Amino acid sequence: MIERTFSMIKPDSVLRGLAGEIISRIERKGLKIVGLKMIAVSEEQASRLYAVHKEKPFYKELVSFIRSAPVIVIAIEGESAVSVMRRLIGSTDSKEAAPGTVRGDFSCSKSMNLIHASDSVENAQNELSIFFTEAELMKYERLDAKWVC
Ligand code: 3AN
Repeated sequence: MIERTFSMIKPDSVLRGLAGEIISRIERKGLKIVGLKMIAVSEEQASRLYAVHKEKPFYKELVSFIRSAPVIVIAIEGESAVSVMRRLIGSTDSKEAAPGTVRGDFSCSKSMNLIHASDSVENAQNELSIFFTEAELMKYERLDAKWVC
């Protein structure tokens, strides 16, 4: 089924110059980027994105990290886009993330783990609405669509 998901290239990726590499992996996989922008995350956006972690001991650190430098937010569409993106980014703890995944290839950290991607269709919808208006999501077809999925 064609799904929409949300991803965020976090400050560590931007500061390390890894954004292009990561975006390229998303494109090469055959997923369609339908929205993309560099932003400074507001306090309100951070608290909505990380609402489920509010009681966790690492919450404050999480919010200050995500607001410490620009991020790139991405809206992605494709066949099973939610699970495909989760596999492409790898496990939360980058030390455990499989080689070949973004986290497995470029990080060893649990908190500075380069990229976020929604873990369900429902969360994807909610997270997309925090960072994009419907008008910002583009409609087009990739020319290679029928060859990659
Ligand atoms: P994921 O990003 O893989 O969906 P979540 O949603 O469990 O992982 O966690 C959100 C973010 O919180 C993670 N990307 C990571 O940066 C941070 N995080 C999760 N668990 C920890 C932890 N035990 N210590 C520090 N940061 C954590």
